[in-house]
Amino acid sequence: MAERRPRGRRRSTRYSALALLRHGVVGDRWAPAWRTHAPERGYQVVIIGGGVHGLATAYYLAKNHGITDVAVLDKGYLGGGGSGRNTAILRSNYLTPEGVRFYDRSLKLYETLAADLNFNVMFSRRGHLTLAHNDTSLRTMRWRAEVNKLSGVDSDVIGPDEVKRLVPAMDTTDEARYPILGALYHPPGGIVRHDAVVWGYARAADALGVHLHQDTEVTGIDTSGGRVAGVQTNRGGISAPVVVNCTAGWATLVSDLAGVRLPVQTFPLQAAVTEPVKPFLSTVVVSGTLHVYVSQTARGELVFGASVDPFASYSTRGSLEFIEGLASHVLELMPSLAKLRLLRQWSGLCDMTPDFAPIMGGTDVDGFLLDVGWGTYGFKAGPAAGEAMAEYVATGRTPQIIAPFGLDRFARGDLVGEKGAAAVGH
Ligand code: PYC
Repeated sequence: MAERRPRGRRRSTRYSALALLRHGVVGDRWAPAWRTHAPERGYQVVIIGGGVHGLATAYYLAKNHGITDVAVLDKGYLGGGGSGRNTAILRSNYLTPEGVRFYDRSLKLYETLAADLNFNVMFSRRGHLTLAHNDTSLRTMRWRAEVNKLSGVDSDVIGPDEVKRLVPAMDTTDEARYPILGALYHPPGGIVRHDAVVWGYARAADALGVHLHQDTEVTGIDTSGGRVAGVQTNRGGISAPVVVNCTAGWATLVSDLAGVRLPVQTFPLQAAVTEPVKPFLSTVVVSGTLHVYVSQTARGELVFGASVDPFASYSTRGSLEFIEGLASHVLELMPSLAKLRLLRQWSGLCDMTPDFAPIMGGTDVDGFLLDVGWGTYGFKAGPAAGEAMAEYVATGRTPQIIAPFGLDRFARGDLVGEKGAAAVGH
């Protein structure tokens, strides 16, 4: 795709140690990390959704392809949807070769993201353990380990003694109600600071000339002769030959505006965080059988999550049932956590597809593109999805890495069954 007009770049903001000290002492205002603009009448590319996927797509369009006549629209604030409601776990130990390849690319981009964006995203390689409490899950762990290794991804099945060595707080005795038979151990897995990722991409995209529009809700998508022509928003119409749906939670509603039906149902996913305690948990721990995952942040809090709620809904409220189930399951694994106090709980929206794999690429409406349907895997996928979607927009060709994830796979019956790689049962 040819560049229409170059956009104004901004001088990059670097803070010296002296400037940081001055801010601390004098307490003057920080320069905003990105600019605000009135929306223009038209852009070369409009991206709907200002989370990690939308911002990464905008950033890689500008950085890798020199396309800067780009607007990112969000109906709320940047990173206020799924990107601010996840548990920030990174891994690439998936079940299908297509999934492993894709998430491995994302993990690699995360590993160097701080240097790439000149913004500390607090990536922390921790190792990722998926516990097996019965023969069936042990078999699935072995299967995943072999698929991972064939794609060059470091994963292996380990026994209870090794689990105990990695997580001394874990009850690995035979007396446990759900004894641990083994685990899939994935050393490259880790965590990242989710809001820093959003702010880093936003700041870098802005510096390259992308326009970021918060509080800008898309109320309609204009099409003409089978092509997308632009969007209607609460701040007026914007014309664009390319519109990318990068929303989570609202993917079906936004696609409906263009007349594109998605095989997606939306479910809430709840999570919670405890008070901070001394570091004692250096790996990410997941138990599919007990429907729980836990990691410890750099600040010392334990972050927990579970399965999606058992009914489709757009509600983002927390429930007592979730907290009761979570607490009892976590204590089966690590009884010493009984004294910890929960500080907060929240929930995000997950757009679940029938095969637990995402939808990326074009639609029957020319120029209307999708990066949606991420279910419970969206945050870890942001960088690779953004990179691939930017390439798709710039070249008009589907990058190999996302070719298996097209919307047309549902009509062809060519699904990418990724349910077996879900952190917990759904
Ligand atoms: O797939 O790793 C995962 C995950 C963690 C939280 C939700 N999904």
